[in-house]
Amino acid sequence: QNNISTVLKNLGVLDLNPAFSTGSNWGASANAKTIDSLSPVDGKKIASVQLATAEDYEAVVKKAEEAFIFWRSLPAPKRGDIVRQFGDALRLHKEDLGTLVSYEMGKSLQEGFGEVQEMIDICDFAVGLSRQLYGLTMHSERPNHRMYEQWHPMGIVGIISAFNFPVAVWSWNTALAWVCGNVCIWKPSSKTPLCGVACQHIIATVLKNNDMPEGISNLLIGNAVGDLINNDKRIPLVSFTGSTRIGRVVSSAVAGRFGRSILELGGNNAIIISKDADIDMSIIGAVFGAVGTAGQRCTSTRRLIIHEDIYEDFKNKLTKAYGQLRIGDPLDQHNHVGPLIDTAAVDMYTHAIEKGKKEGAKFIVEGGVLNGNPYQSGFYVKPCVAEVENHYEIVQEETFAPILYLIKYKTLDQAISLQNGVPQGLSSAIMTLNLREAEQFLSVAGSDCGIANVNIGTSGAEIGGAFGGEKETGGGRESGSDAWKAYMRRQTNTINYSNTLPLAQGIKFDL
Ligand code: UN1
Repeated sequence: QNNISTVLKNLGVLDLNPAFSTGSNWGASANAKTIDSLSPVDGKKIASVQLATAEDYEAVVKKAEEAFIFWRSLPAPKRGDIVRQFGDALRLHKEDLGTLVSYEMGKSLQEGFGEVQEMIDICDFAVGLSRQLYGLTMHSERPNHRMYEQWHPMGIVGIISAFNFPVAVWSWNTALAWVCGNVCIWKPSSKTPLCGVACQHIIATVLKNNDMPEGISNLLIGNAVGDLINNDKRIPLVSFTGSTRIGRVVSSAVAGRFGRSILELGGNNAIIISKDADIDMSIIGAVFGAVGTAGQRCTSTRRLIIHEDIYEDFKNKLTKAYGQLRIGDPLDQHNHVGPLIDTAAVDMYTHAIEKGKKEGAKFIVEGGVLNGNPYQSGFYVKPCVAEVENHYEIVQEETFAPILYLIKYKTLDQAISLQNGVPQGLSSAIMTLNLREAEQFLSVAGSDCGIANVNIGTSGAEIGGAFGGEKETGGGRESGSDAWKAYMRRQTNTINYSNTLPLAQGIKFDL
């Protein structure tokens, strides 16, 4: 507890109780409503935060519009330099910010630090990118003509992020959006608002030290802000991370006004365990994937599709590994599994287990909600494992909790069709030392997911690759590779430096 108050103090979070921030300017209406941020670790209130009103929102958008006029004209490598300084500031704050993530969200301290490391990594990536926002040149079919394309920023990018990665997801979006010349408005999850306040405070200091105007990085607290962003024509791009259910609402609202969206929605990720797998490695990959972050990553492993020849043996080893899991305070580095985020998450976990049992799921590691010391918050649950069939309704859904389903297979074709046989398409993996199997899994006839791994689990993606998935996962890509293009508009330019005006396709038009 003492440690946490120091962390909050170091991050300057307690001095700020705002509903919005445009940078150094933090504010709230006199009659602002408040919400409490509770730690799932011990159920205690960390602090209250005020909720932004429609007027606050208007004021923020105005500032962002003004800032864009300035920011878009600053050379991209200069924008990159600001992002470099942001990465340096994050290095200094890694321990405090990682600890706050762990305490406010409930993930392990190691994972909290890992999340801040992802922020630092994406800053480094974005700095390099700031000198590489390349367009192509093309050969014109007309003489003495030049054709090329260039990429321009879009304007204000709205970022709506989820509780499970309360700081990293924002940075994947914002670091790229900034070097591309956009300004950002961030609505963090109302379950982890203090992480939002802490991050905004860090970037605000960097911007101030560089005499940058208000409005380049903006924060707005509260769920009401989501609708305002989604329906606002002044926001050409909305990046949303969250459930498929809400993603559908966001996507149709934004599409209805011909805005663009980047959607990172639910996953239902499976690992195929071949009879040619390295079993020890597979156990670690599967267990970390299923119970890491208490099963609350979009990339969490939800299904294991196991070859019949090794099924019983694998099941026994898995059960043994589950028996060794230590559940408890995620700030204590001896524990493997922390709490779920809140009561609603615990209810969904319990409901999924009940529904699974009704459908025929056979639990080989039983679940249950933990109580008593040290589980007083009521948010700690037992990671569990059930034998199921892929078509069960509950198996087709994403339950954001540590419930792992086992499914048996005979042939690789069958395993791949089980793996693909869900509505979601985020992450997938095969554990095999057999080259033919690995290549088939990665081929056009293999996994239909945005992420497909060999001898690595489904979670823990690096920032260098494009992150996202297909089908009900929403199709968006963030982070590495050429994901930056989604934050820019492409313009094709043709320049005629001849003395005549030849038309394309050889069309004759004489006056
Ligand atoms: C998410 O769960 O929203 O691959 C993102 C991973 C992380 C990102 C997960 N790098 O598990």
